[in-house]
Amino acid sequence: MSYENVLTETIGKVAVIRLNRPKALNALNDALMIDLGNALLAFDADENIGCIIVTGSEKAFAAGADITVMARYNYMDVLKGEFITRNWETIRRVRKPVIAAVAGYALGGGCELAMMCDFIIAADNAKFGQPEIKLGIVPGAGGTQRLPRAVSKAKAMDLCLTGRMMDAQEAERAGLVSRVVPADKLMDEALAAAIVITEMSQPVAAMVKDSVNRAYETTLAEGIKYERALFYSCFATEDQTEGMAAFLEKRPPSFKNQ
Ligand code: CO8
Repeated sequence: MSYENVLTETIGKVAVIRLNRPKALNALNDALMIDLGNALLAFDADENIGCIIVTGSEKAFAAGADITVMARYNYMDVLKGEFITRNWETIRRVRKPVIAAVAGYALGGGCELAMMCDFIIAADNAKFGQPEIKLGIVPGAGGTQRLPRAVSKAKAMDLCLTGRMMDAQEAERAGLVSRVVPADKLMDEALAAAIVITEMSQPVAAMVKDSVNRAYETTLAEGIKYERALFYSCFATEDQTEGMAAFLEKRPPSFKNQ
């Protein structure tokens, strides 16, 4: 399947989706978000794929929602048209692990999109920010909600109120990104992480993702109850039998995703 605004490829069991509006620094317009959503859902449904990487270019992961489009909107346009909200929700429906490989700018909706992925690997030239306030708007795709959960109230307030950018090192110290690597090694590192994930039991990887995400939606007691139920359910899988047998037999596991 080919798309106009994203490039897709598969490398073994890993799918790579590259945002591709280079002239606009991958500004996220409706057409791009529809393509991204369709590509994500297609790979999520493909049983040969175990992990998805979302990335951009060396200069920009995405410089935010498309300002040239938003500049034309009034209140009734965004209210009646649901703006672009529907397309931005799609990524949350993906059950497979999604890694954001971020080089260059991840600003506004670009930073929010990266935060919607399961974890972020950053190139050392990455820059993150929520500069919406400079445009006279608040973040609209979770910036004020996911950023404080990922970093801290102080850092999130600083970024959202001043609109300043944070470099990759600061983002790693703050906990927004899991690793920082030299820019020319970004895809190698993301791919290596993705391959490790594809070698796990895919249903169990989906459960891990679901359970970690639950931590942000519920109380500690409820989250632990939820995790316990998932933990018990693993013992109904062949992959649990295989994983533990492989450990005891001192060999690598061969998961069947059953
Ligand atoms: N939208 C549209 N076009 C953009 C955007 C954008 N967000 N960012 C860059 N571009 C375009 C520029 O207009 C320029 O186009 P042209 O060559 O035709 O003039 C081209 O990309 C290159 O950009 P620059 O010349 O500005 O490149 P620089 O290297 O000088 O600067 C920056 C790079 C710093 C990234 C700069 O382009 C910039 O500040 N961009 C805007 C960043 C921004 O404000 N982002 C937040 C947007 S608002 C948002 O994301 C809200 C999300 C709401 C989601 C709601 C969902 C429901």
